[in-house]
Amino acid sequence: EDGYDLWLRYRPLPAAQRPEPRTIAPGADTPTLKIARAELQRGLGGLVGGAPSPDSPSILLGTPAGSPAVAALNLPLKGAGDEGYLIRTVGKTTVIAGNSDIGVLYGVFHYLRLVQTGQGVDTLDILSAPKVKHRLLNHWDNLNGSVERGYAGASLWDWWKLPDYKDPRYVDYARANASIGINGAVLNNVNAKADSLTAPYIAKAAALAEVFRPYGIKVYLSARFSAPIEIGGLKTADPLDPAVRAFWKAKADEIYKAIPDFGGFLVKANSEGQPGPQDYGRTHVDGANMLADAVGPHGGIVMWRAFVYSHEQPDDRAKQGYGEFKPFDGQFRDNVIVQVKNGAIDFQPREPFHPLFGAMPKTNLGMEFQITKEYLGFATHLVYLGPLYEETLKSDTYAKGQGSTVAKVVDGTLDGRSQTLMAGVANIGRDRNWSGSQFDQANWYVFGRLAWDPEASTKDIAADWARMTFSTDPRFVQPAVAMMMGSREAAVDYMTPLGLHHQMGRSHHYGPGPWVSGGERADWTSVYYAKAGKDGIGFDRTAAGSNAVAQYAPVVAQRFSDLKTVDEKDLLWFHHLPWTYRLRSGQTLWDGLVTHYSRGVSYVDGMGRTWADLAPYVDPERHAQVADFLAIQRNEAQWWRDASIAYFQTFSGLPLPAGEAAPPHSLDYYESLSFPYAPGI
Ligand code: BDP
Repeated sequence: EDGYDLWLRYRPLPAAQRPEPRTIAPGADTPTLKIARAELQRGLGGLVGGAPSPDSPSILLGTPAGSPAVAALNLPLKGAGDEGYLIRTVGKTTVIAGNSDIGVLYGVFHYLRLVQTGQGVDTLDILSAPKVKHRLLNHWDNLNGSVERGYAGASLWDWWKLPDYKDPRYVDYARANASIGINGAVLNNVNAKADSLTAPYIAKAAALAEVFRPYGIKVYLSARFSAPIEIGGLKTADPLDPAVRAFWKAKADEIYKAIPDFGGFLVKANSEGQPGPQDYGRTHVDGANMLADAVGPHGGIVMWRAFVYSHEQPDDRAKQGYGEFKPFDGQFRDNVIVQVKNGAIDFQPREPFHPLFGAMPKTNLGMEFQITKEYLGFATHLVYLGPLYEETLKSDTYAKGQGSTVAKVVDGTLDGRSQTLMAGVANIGRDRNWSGSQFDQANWYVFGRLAWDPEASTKDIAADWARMTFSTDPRFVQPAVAMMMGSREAAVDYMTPLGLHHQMGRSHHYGPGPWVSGGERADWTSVYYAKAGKDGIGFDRTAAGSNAVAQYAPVVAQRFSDLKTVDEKDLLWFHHLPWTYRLRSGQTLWDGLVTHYSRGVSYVDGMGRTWADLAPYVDPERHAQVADFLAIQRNEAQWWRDASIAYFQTFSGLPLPAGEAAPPHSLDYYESLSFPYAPGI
């Protein structure tokens, strides 16, 4: 039990939860349906066991087109769309039907989930279809096998042995993704090398595509904008140059020849030193549309990232993405999706939603979440990201009045768009447990489930995951889920409470670094974001400051600007306030900050105790690993608290509130710690 089996363990259920054995009716033998039947056999064999008798209930799988028995039932499959399914009990038969084979496979995984989580399967009537079309993992995997911001070991893709050797683990990867509805994978880092577009690498990507295809997963590549120069022998990558356009067309043709269902390109352009159209005085639209024209005839898409910030450093980095993209609304091709991070800075423990959501109604806007925990404690901190994702998706943009949530932008319903996308920066590597820790598997899981339904409850998803991954015993599930649900707020508390952001160590982003200043760019430092001084702390983004609030709909801007209405969780994101400012609790801002830091540490203490109590329900191997990681997290939460308090106290000059322990070391000590070998840089 090292975690390799993820949430697909299929261990025998307790007798009381075990349904009767079932027979599986024969059916069409397409590659995907073979997988669906095998999965059902494997799942029921493990969970239920026992041999069905001739009058046991049965399961019938298939599509109306491929199975006369399914067709004869005349099922209402319209709502299932291309990838959805219907699970319905008809007499003694459970039918799992879809309009496509992949819909059937998704249905099988749903059915198995019901069995795994101990829910009855005797009378079912479930129709489900994904609300988002492109549900993608973005792997930040380098061709040399390292993973940018990856904390789960080396890249899964063994570029050296591909295409001739296909590691069986690729199948396990595809199966896990299919079980949660993920239907695409960008194989290489957004900080891309042009080599991934050369013939040998296309052949390697094609080999992976072949493995993934029956699981409904398309392969995509990050494209380096300057590839025409690097591998095309051209002198320019100017998107309006006919030779450059011809290069990309030919490249797309070449890729589609090898991978007929290739998904398309992901591009990071003119951001953090990456090449892009602006190098030639052209725009994001020029760049994106050129690539869109190359893949368009083959049905491909271009995901053009809005995570950009220019060499000139204006007063507030938070305003740049909006500033560079909003003016182009309506100018991108239909097969371009602008991929926007959840917040305007960079995957912080908490950020208000990105102001582009709701602001570009004539453009396909996709969501980019980070699953890997670059800013949330790497692999060792137990932080369930469901509540972070849910908070963003439920945020109301007010773009078309109340109820214009980010989820409705992402699922396309707000503006009637069909090219919809949710992307997650993967946390997957070669570690036996895939994600670096047992609980980080839950972040992969919840991402997939939310991409299928951005309005789903992340608490319910956590409960499903906990049951499938560990135990269906309510004495385990209830406390484990409660612990997960509060874990993200705890990380916010011990790292960056009350709207603080970007306070971590320089470049590796490991541990606290509120003193980080100087260097290449002001907006890569902590002092730029906290703006702590004798007069107070926080980034004024109201009209009196950078006026970033003006990028939101007026109702939202007003709410953020007004100290009476702003959520205190976002307080210092939008306001610069004196240390003695009174919080709603009655505490001063200084006392409140200290209280939050300490509360984060106590929560981690509590998780340690809860986990110790849960030992009877978890195998010793996984239990011990989680316990050890919680001890690391406990120390690091304390470190975050102490270092942050030691630093900010030099400005507040105020004593700690009664009962709060002083940091055990001097500020110099915390500043002197260095971590040159931190992973994932
Ligand atoms: C930041 C990471 C950096 C990525 C960048 C991006 O620190 O490694 O390359 O985002 O998303 O979060 O492009």
